[in-house]
Amino acid sequence: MTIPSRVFSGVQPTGNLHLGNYLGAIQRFVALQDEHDCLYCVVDLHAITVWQEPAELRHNIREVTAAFLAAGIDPKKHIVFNQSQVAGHSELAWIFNCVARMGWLNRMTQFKEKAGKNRENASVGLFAYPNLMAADILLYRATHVPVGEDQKQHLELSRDIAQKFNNDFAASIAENGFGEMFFPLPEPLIAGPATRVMSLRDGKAKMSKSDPSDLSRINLTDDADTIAQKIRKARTDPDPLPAVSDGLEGRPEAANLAGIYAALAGTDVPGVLAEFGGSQFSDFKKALTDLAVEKLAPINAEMRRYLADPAEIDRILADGADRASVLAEETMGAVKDIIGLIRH
Ligand code: AQP
Repeated sequence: MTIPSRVFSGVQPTGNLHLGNYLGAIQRFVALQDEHDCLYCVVDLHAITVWQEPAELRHNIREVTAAFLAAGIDPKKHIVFNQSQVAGHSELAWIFNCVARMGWLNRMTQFKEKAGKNRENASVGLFAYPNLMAADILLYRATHVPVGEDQKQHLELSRDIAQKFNNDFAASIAENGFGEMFFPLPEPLIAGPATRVMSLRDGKAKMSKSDPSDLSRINLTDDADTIAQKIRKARTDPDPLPAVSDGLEGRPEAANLAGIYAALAGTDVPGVLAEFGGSQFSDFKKALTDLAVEKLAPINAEMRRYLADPAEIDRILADGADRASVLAEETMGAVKDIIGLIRH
């Protein structure tokens, strides 16, 4: 039995949605929708692995949804929903808790970074987070997952879980008519010049929602003046931009700004350097500001328009959840049969 190609990805509603989330993920979600069936999910159950203020969480779920829609995701052709409205995510995550091995999760670098020194006080959910992510993807038997570079290790774990499930239950999978494998091994789609957008204050640190400095990131809610100010203050070195990519070696801030420009312009870093090689940063930053404002201002305006009507956002999420649930129930039924659980 062949498994049809399907795209799944998610974004956490943890506030401060930034340019890295947009270029590494959301912009690519939009590009994939012409060629694939896509499910784009606001992963609220992931968000609560660390404390979230209830009213803020509700707002942030709507804000990520608004960003999806404002960026150009079509909720009629594709499925846009929030994770907690489809019970299958939690249900399959539990099953994967019983498939994944402690040793696998112990190797996850993101848990180590996020738990910090006080690991004993981290939630069990934060530790098991990659199993829930595997469930998100495999609940829809998705084959392709567009993500930023930081999610590569989690994607590899999703593949390991799919593979182990397929191996452990090989006989039952065949008996139930699914051939040699039930779950596809999902492929990460990590490509383009902005798979890892760095902080504007430190070219060696990832641009991140949780960075205490707001100057480190461009938020999707920033207005034109704020974008201009943040780019003007972005850290750089004293040399002009090089003409070829080799010249970016050891210059992380220059490489970051060139990558951001390339991703916003829909070109690549060599193309940007061909145009701006030899320019001083003061000039390049002006061009980058104009481009960032040109690309982000319409998204910002559309987000505001959607957020002014939360009932409409909730309606879109409910419709998406209903359609996702149909697919999820089909998978969960098959998974229960394969495992040997009785269902009616
Ligand atoms: N800096 C980045 N560059 C490129 N892609 C990025 N992504 C995140 N940061 C960058 C991608 O955005 C998608 C959604 O991310 P998420 O919200 O689910 O979680 P995250 O990776 O934890 O986001 P942050 O901003 O880094 O949050 P904190 O500060 O909490 O760690 C994913 O595809 C991610 O790869």
